[in-house]
Amino acid sequence: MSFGGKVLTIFHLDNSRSERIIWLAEELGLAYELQTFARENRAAPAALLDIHPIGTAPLLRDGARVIMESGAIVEYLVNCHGQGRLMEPVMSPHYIDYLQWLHFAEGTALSAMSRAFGMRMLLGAECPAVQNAMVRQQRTLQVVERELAVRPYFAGPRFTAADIMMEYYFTALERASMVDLHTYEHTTRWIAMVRSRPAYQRMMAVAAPTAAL
Ligand SMILES: N[C@@H](CCC(=O)N[C@@H](CS)C(=O)NCC(=O)O)C(=O)O
Repeated sequence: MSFGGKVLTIFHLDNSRSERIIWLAEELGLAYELQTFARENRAAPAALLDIHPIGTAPLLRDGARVIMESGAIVEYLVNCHGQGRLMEPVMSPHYIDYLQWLHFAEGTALSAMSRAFGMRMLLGAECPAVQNAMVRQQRTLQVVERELAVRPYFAGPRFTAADIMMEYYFTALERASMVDLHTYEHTTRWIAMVRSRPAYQRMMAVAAPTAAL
């Protein structure tokens, strides 16, 4: 498939953050080729190293360039292929929230969650260091809950790419059975709302996990 004379290829690893990129491409109605890789012993297969030496997913190929890092790929797609959709421009009153949550998703929320998950697997849930890490997760969830109590979406009144970035944090928490989200009323309302979007459903139709982490 081609877009603007170029071919977008999304390199997706089963049960991973690359779901974000497929979801965004579906939201924006972009034509793309999807290449899906199965995990090997939970990790990315060596074949991803042939696409980019980082060897992780997601990766996006646009013409001659391969881009790594999900947040960068999301910003690239909305800025260069989105024609102003699903983003807040610098002069928007919602720009700071958009920018903040777009980056918080990977920079703080998911990186801390991944560390906590790894520590729990190695040290067990009773270890004090693991419990400390879980307290930090609870703090993140409380901050998110407070934000979503006063606005429908992370950047304000409109669904944006910041919601796509943040959603995978909750997907990861749920798939790792890290927390029970049911006590977070506004957060669960938001989760249900964004996952009911047709583009999310289309993403799940092609990228639903085939194996547990
Ligand atoms: N911060 C990076 C994280 C990339 C990353 O670690 N991806 C995971 C998938 S969720 C991966 O490829 N894991 C397999 C591995 O590291 O072997 C991003 O957002 O793209």
